[in-house]
Amino acid sequence: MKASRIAGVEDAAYRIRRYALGMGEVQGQGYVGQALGAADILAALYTDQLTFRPAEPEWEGRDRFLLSTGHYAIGLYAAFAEAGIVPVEELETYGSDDSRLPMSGMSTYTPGMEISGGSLGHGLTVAVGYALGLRARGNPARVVNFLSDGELDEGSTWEAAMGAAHHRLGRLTAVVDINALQADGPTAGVLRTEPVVEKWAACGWNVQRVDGNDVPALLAAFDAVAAQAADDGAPSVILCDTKVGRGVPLLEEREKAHFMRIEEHEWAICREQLDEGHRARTETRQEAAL
Ligand SMILES: Cc1ncc(C[n+]2csc(CCOP(=O)(O)OP(=O)(O)O)c2C)c(N)n1
Ligand SMILES: [Mg+2]
Repeated sequence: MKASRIAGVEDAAYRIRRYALGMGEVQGQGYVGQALGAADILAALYTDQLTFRPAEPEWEGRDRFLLSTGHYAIGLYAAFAEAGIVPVEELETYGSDDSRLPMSGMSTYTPGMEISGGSLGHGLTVAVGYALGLRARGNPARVVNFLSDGELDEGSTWEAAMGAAHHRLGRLTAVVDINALQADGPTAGVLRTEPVVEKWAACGWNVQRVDGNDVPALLAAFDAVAAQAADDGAPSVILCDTKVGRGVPLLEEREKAHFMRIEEHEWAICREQLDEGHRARTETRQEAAL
């Protein structure tokens, strides 16, 4: 895999994290940890994998990306800004009255937002419908559903998983952010969903499990899925183990991480820590290139 490809996605992930911190600061609290944790996945999708036209979000040929975890919208808005779908300057309106960027993702408000999330466990069911509909119309676009480990608690997710395999929706991909966290605490304590690889495989899916904060590993997994995507085949799932707050050590260590309260003076520290990590990575890359 080309070093320039990896560097491009890693740099995009850095900017997505930077944008998310900016949006979080507007509100002083929120789902910043999830955006930081999922930034590498979103960067891989929006700068490397998905086909779309930034200025034409409803273009029929676009791949459909469905965010079922509405509260992750902060991360997706940052990815939209990186992809040129919404202007960077608009991000500061996040969560404000009359903004196109509400705290929970809503399709009627935001260009590029395919579905309204928030009521967890529905994304994959809608994605199955999208995939069936596209196939019926002979449209080869791919459907990608991003879901959380908390959504694996929902029966509807598993109904959809079985339905997708039954209907051989080979152009459907599920990307699960396994950050081991839910609103009520660690996933393992709320409802034990492991072993997840075996569960998805038993439902008839092609399964990969990767470090969701490792860009080369993510790209390799997405490439494998793209190579397999077929009109009439097994759907694919990429199970991504991620770290809440990734890239900002101060937030990685937070215990109450689902909805973080970040003090006024801490935002600058967050940015410094993120920038420091990015600087270090850039230097390592430059040394490797010498
Ligand atoms: C059907 C449904 N049940 C409960 C909730 C309340 N709720 C909002 S976020 C959340 C946590 C779900 O887990 P996950 O998405 O993994 O959370 P995170 O990793 O962001 O902490 C819950 C239970 C909801 N939005 N929808
Ligand atoms: Mg979670």
